[in-house]
Amino acid sequence: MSTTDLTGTTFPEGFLWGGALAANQYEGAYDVDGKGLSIQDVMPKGIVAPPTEEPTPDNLKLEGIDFYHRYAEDIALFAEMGFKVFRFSIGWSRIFPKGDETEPNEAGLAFYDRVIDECEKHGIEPLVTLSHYETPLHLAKTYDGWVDRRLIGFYENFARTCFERYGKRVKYWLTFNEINSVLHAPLMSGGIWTPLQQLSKQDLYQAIHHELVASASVTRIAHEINPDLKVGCMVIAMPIYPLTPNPADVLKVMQADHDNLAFSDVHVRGTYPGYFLRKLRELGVELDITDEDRNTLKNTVDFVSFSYYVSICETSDPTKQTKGEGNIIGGVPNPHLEASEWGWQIDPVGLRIILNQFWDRWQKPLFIVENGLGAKDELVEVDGVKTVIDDYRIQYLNDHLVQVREAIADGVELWGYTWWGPIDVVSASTAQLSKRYGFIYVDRNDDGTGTLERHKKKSFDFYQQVIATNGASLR
Ligand code: BGP
Repeated sequence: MSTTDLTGTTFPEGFLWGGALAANQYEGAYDVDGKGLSIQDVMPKGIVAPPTEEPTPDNLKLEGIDFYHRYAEDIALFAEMGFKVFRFSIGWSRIFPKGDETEPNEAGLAFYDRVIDECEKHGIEPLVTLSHYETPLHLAKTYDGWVDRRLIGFYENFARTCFERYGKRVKYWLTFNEINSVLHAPLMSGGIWTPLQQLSKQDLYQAIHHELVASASVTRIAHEINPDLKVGCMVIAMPIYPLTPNPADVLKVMQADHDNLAFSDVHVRGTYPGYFLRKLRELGVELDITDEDRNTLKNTVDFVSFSYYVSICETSDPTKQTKGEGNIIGGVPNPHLEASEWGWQIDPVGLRIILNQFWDRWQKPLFIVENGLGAKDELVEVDGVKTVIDDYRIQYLNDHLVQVREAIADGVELWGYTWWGPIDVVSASTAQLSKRYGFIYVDRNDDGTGTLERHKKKSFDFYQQVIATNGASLR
């Protein structure tokens, strides 16, 4: 592999450096100020365990890190790191506690006013995800989530409420977090209460269609309310490599890529690609698509955003089709890569590859809205100050950003980079706090004990320096 020496090269002027979080993983206060339950409140073990019906004192999900009450302190720390952008989600059930009401909950709306006030105070641009794995529980249980067409209307109402309330102060919006994950995690991603094993392909793909129509519809609504708003889709990005050069392996890669890319293809092109229609035919799925749906889908996005954690391999050899750990979509492990403590394989070059792939495919501005390393941290005292010497996280960040710089040199148009979990939060897949991503340590343990005090890790200074030099300090 040849790598141009770009040491000292800076990122484009105005590059949006920052961090990303999701309401259900850090806000806490799950039942405060009129908030209704979301599906997350009944998923106490994260994605890996079936839900319980209601949270009980014995089976309550580990609450976030009380951002709900400490937002000013936390945003001040982000500002100290130099954040230009802060990605967060709006808890749908804070605004519409059940999801199908017509009138919003004012106390919920007021909370995000306060969060945006703090961002403005520090000159930080908000980047808001409308739906980040937190469908109101009532919509999941009563309607089977996105399987039901009526969800489109409820979501439009929620989105319109947010655009009208915050649209003068929030320019960047994402419709659904990692929308392509619904194929693998229908409850978490699509609020679908029917367990995956019992869910028919017909219902799964109909739910996908409803989400895609809803996403396009609120893109139109956003632009009607304020033509300056920038609306993006958000997908799991994952380079897939053939395990061998066998054409059968390469074909497997193409088909797996299609599964992932169909979602952003529709968002960018405004119509279903032929390979997707073929897949539906082969599955025997006949989608209910109205003429109005087809028109709505033509409201395409302004940019494509994505999370990037892992790459995987594909093989046509049935004896090698093991499934390694990874971000929701696991795959055949790559013998050339090391993995994190949670088995997620680390591949900085894959980030350059995916940036090029996406840019070549759509020629739309890109935004990396998640990337990060979940690791076990040890709190130590240095000169009387509590900290974490997280050189492994610094290495990960540096190596990925070097590849981002390479991709920019390749000609990719990239608006920004938000590290996942700039402060330790509850993991989406395992509901642990000990899977830490943060530059800021939070004193909270998996059993809920801890003072919730915040401590800067070594990586805090590193990222601060990267931002201050607009990337020139990368090694
Ligand atoms: C993505 C989710 C995030 C986040 C991240 C890390 O899939 O969008 O919500 O949690 O993965 O995953 P985890 O928390 O499982 O380590």
